This record gives sequence, C-alpha cells and structure tokens, in this order.
Amino acid sequence: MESEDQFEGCVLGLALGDALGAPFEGGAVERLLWRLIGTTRAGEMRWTDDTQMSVDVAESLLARGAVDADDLARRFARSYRWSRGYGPGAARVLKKIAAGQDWQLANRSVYPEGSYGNGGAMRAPMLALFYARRPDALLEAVEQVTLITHAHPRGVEGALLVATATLLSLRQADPLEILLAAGACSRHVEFTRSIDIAATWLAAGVLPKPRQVAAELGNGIAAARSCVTALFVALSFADRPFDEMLDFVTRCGGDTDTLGAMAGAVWGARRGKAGLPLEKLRRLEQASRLSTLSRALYSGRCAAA
Ligand code: R7I
Ligand code: MG
Ligand code: MG
Repeated sequence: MESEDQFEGCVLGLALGDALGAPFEGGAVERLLWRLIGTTRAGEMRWTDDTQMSVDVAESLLARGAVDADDLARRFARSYRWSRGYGPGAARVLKKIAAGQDWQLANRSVYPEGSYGNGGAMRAPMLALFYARRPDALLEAVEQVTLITHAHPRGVEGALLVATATLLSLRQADPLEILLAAGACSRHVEFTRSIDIAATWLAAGVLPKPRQVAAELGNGIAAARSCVTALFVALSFADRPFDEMLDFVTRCGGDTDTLGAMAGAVWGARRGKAGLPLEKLRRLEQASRLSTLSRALYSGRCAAA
C-alpha cells in the first residue's frame, strides 16, 4: 500500500522537476528570462505554472472533498502570475475567468476545441494521489479537472495517461506494465504510436540518446509530444538516481520544466521523498508548504469506495 513518503515524493518530485527543468525550457530568450526571475530573493529555485496549478488542484480537492470545477477554476484564475511562465493560451483563458467569464465558455474561447497543450497533464498527478484509494473515480475526476483549461481531446488524453501512470507508480508496479496500462487510456495515433515505440525500448532495456528520444517521442508543449516522453524517462530511470533522470530530461530540450514535472511526479510516487536529492530540496521554493500539502493529501485522500 502507498506510503506518506511516496505522496511527498510525488508532490516534491513534481516541483523539483519543474524548478530544475525551467532554466532549460524553450529557446535563448526564455532561458535568459528565467536567469533573471528563476531565483527567489532568498536564493531558492522557483517553480512554474506546473507546480502552481498542481497546488491549486490539491488545495481545491482538500477543501471541497471532491472535484468542484467552479471552485478550482476560481483558484486557477486567482493564482495566475505571468512570472510563473504559463502557456499563452492558458494565460488568456485564466484572465477571462478572473474577469468573470464562466470557465465553460472561457475554455474554448482561445482554441475552438480547447487547448491540446500539456497544461492539463502536468497537474494530473495530484488527482492520482487524492483518488489512490478510489481508482474507479480517477478517470472521470481527471477529465473534469482538465476540461477547465484543456478541453481538447488530446489535452485530456495526456492527463489521463499521466494520472494513470502516477497511480500505478504509487503501487510500484513494473515499469513496462505501467506504460502499457497507462497507454490503454490512449486512443489517438499521436499517443499510441509513441507508446508503442517507448514500450519496445523499455521491453528491450534500451535507453536511446536524449536527442533521439526527443525526436521520436517529442519534447514540445503539446500533450501528445511530451507526456509519453516524460513517462518513458521516469520509467527508464525508475531504479536510478533522480539527478540522472533530470539530467536526461534537460538534455531532451524543449518543454523541459513540464517534462521534468511529469517525470518527477511519476518517479517520486514510486521512490518517495527518501529518493529525492536532499541538497536540492533544501533549495526548492516553498518546499515545506509542498510537504505539508502532500501530507494533507495523504490523510485526506478519498476513502475506499
Ligand atoms: O498547455 P499549457 O497550459 O502550457 C503549456 C506549456 C507548459 O510547458 C507550461 O509549463 C508552459 O511552459 O507552457 O498552455 P496552452 O497555451 O494552453 O497551450 C500551449 C500551446 O499549445 C499554445 O500556446 C499553442 O501554441 C498550442 N496549442 C494550440 N495551437 C493551436 N490549436 C494548444 N492548443 C492548440 C489548438 O487547439
Ligand atoms: Mg511551466
Ligand atoms: Mg513547460
């Protein structure tokens, strides 16, 4: 059965992957900007929208006892700060919600089908924690939470994939089994093709160079170009140190904060806080707040049905 240490590992792993990946995200301009704003006054590593939205999800679940989309939409909108590096579409949606627009209108106001970005998937691990004892309720909850900002079917598909992998990592299932079981949520060829490639590599114990992983599975901000990549990396490094995994993530390039957040959450759910690098945790922004939140999620998680 999952432990409190694993819950803490998942939340802190997500935030650490986000904060350590952020300096490598995007192109030269993004990296320069993060050099200017990526450290707090106290010298700690800042995290980005990935962690902020995860905190919002966790706090809303704990306050409301279940998914309350209206409450969560308000929290997302209240927490928005440009300096957390939100995706451009997500930023516009959140500003509309802050201005009073219903999230059910705002979520398709920028892209007609809703966003297919990975912003829904990056916060999905929190649902796996909260619904760890009620897995039957997990997928519907993930869909409800993702729709608020990422209504596109591929945005939702990525979130289902990451949530399911997190749940199975809590149970410390075999890495290949995790990938295949999580991949069973996938329908679109953009996902299933990547799952097939990643499963072939995992089954053969092959770890290609980061550049090849990025080329074949993706490293972009679309859910279909990052979720499988993050899972493959987390599962390939399941028995290796966190730092080695994160080094691989940063060398994949592209959306490194979000790859780091998703891989960090899945890795941390399996290995627990005990596996995370202590010296880096000490330099993580608001680490004690995140630990407290993870413990609240552990004791407040949904009771078994
Ligand atoms: O998905 P999202 O919240 O965040 C994506 C990334 C994460 O890495 C964050 O850490 C942050 O760094 O940004 O942001 P969105 O703006 O919803 O989606 C990301 C991008 O995907 C958009 O800015 C668009 O470029 C693209 N996109 C689409 N383009 C065309 N049509 C998403 N959905 C569509 C679409 O339907
Ligand atoms: Mg981010
Ligand atoms: Mg990102």
